[in-house]
Amino acid sequence: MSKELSFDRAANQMIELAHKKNYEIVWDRLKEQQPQCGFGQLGVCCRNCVMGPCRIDPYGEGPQKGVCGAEADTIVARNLVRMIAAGAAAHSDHGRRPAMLLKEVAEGKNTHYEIKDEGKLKEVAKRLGIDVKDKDKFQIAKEVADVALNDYGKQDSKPIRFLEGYAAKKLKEKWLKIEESLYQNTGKIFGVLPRNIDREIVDIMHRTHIGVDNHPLSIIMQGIRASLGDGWGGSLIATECQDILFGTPKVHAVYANLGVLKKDRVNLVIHGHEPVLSEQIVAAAQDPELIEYAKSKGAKGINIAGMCCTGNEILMRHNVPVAGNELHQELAVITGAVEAMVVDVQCIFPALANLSKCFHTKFISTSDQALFPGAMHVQFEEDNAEEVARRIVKIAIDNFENRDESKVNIPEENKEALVGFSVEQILSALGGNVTPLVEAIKQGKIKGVVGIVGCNNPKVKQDYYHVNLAKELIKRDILVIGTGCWAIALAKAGLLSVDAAKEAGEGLKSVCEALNIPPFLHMGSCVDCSRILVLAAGLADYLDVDISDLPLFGSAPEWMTEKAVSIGTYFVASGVPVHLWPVPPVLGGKEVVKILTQTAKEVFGGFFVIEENIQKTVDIMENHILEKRKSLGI
Ligand code: BF8
Repeated sequence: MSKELSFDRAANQMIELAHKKNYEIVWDRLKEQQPQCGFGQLGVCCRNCVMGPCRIDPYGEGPQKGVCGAEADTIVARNLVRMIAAGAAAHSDHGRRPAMLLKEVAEGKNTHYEIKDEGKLKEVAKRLGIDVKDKDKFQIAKEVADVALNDYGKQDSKPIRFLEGYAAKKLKEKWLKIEESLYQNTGKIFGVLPRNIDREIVDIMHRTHIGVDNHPLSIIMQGIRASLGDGWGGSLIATECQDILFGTPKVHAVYANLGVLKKDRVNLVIHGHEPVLSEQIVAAAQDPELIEYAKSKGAKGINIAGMCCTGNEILMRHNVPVAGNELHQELAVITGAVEAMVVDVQCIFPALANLSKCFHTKFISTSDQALFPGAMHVQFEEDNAEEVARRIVKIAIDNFENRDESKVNIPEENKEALVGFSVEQILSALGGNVTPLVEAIKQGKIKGVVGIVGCNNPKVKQDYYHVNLAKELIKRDILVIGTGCWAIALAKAGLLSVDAAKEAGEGLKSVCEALNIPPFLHMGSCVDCSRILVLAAGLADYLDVDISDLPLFGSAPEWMTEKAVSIGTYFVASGVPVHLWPVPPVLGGKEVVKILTQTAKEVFGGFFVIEENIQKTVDIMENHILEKRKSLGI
């Protein structure tokens, strides 16, 4: 039975061990939760006031209204946009941190970090309309950081400047027209363009309070507005400021899966999302003094491995291996070889605290926003960065002698993966601009591009959809790009290699071989979905069309987080249809389902599709791509 829980051999091996030894893991807790609440699954329960909680009877036999009179669609829409609010908040709050750090570095207030990519800084400044002439990098960085921070806090009604500077020309025109036409048709104001990243999230919380907005379309439009503030705002700011501070990723090879943990070394797994700390830990682990210290404790050295999106951030910029994606976090501890599991924010199971106690592993939290009962807390701030990073590495080294060799079980799986495909690197592989990609698309060697993002979810076999959906797409000459836990799934499956193109259709294979690139491109962490937006905007502007005219599709086939809802929504609102599996909690609201699957298509060109079957999903994607190719006359 255990064998069916993951598509990854290493995972199945560890799951089996966990069950044999009675270590509780995520799949056991999912089983304990069965049957899960049907009202919750349909999105028809409301806890927004204490006249409730209320729920709507989906069979039409019981109550059809909450105590306040809210009907199913209002409740479903409110619940959905609250998910978007949380997801956009997580990404955007992440983005605020490197933006503030950039400002401090520019003003000389923080010397722990530096501006590593001046070229990127100037590119970002240019996009934002900042004149760089006769200014040094610190002046430019200060102005870029000011624009970014202002996008979080300005009070006027103009769209945020990052969106103005990066979104495709025709897309911006379309959004303005959408606002006008919806107003003319209904006499109601439906804002689409984000005025301020934080404000759109606050607006959702206000609007979904009891007795405020009850109109499903109006509520969902605000969700769209906040999601655009995430994709073209908070996430984009995270990506761009991190590239400026830590370097824009370049193509290189790393190793992936639990086999990257080393029996004879001090292993630190760094898990979460924000690279501000992990950058420093990577540096500390290379410090000869600390390496000597590790040796004095009987280890051969210090081994850093990433997990989830912190893993993606450091593997994109350094030669740091990744131990796994979201469902690997507990399995890494079960190897018995992890001296420290260091976490920052997002996607971290609180269960790690108890599980770590079965081993010698120190579970170390570092963010004042993410505390875990039972964890050791080492507070990290940007102005004590080096010291904290060294302290954490030292805690791990000191813990090496507590390792119980009889509990060490490291699976052998360890695959090489080509990573680091920032937009800049994709363009450089193409010879400096998008022309060769457009030509390959025009000639039909590449029929279209699908972006796959998102998580693992124990409700589906781990990595199964990620790997098999991607493999089916390349057979049909569809290039696959992506981020997050999808990218780690492909890395673990050994598919981020030029060799993987052998399984692609003839056209795509010839392009990959000519450019020496895999048919699957790892573009980074989940905030780096902004890189996909930037690439799509570049293609649209080059062809002078709207993004919705391009042969593109998106998918989050194993999604589970609220962040994924925000990502899916900003892609749809930017004109890219998005496939989802599992089903989001919206089926209890017929009007909401119609808005997401039909109205969105009419208004934005993007729409949501829910489908479990991989072949059917690929058919839907290919048909859309062929339709778009036909409309473009190619
Ligand atoms: O931001 S893919 S499980 S790790 S939410 Fe989380 Fe989902 Fe993984 Fe990264 Ni993204």
